[in-house]
Amino acid sequence: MKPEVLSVADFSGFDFPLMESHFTVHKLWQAADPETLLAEVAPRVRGMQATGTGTVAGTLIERLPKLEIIACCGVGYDGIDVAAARRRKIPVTNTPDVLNDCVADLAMGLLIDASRGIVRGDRHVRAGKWPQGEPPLAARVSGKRLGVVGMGRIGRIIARRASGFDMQIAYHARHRVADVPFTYRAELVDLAKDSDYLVVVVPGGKETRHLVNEAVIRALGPQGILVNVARGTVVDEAALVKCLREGALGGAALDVFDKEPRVPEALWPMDNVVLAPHIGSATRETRAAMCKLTIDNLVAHFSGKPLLTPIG
Ligand code: 8YV
Repeated sequence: MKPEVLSVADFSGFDFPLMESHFTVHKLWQAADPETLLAEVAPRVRGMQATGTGTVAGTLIERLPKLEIIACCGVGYDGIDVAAARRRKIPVTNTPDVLNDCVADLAMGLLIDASRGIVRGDRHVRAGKWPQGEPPLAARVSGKRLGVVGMGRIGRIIARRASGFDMQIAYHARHRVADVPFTYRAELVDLAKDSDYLVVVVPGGKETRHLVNEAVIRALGPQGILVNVARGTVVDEAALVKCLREGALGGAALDVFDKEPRVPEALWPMDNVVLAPHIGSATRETRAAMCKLTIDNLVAHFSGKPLLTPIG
């Protein structure tokens, strides 16, 4: 008998055939009536598969008396009620490291795009405007000052990528990081003041909610560019819109938003803003690696082996 696993969310590239080769999978996100499905399977469900952007409420965990493990297919698990899982001693796993390179690549791509106007230029060409004139001048990237908000696994790789562009790199984190050569700023607002680009790459959740507030955005200034590849909740989105409208911030490149998949419509017409639909990990290679690690964690649990990547 295969263990029964509840899948609470789907995303492009999730390898359900692989998961179904090990488990009986109940797809809550596909059910016409999720309540009916839950009522039927809840007493038997032993595992759960979630995603980085989905929500796992404590009330759902409570409804699954036999739940033994929650495997999150994503490095971020801020949508999961980890406290509720801990109360039941249910381990939670995530997918660190396998997505570092792709998220860092996207951060650099967004930074360059917001600065050099690649997508803006593309719109110019497609609208047939080139014969009437060139788009406005852009800003140089190489040699500029980069502020990284969060010097964790992905932050380090972004800094390494940026070193290749001869950028001067500083960072803000809760604590100084011992083994990186970059300048540490204990106050985020000071980092913003001294940066041309601020790249946000801290975990989401209550602790970092609106860490990038209006004062930080204003400190980045009218020539500054904000790049967010972390979570929409980390940036005060209303303040961001306000500062962009006023010209108090030079531009923004955003892969994440407060209420995905909804993106504030005020941002849509802004030519100095690049908008991406949360694609940091969305490559075939990375999504395959994330799925494999998620499933490997579930398989390890149900064969009595140590979990590969339990959260701390
Ligand atoms: C999502 C992410 O997991 O890893 C994370 O934390 O935000 C993404 O990789 C993915 O988009 C599916 O929700």
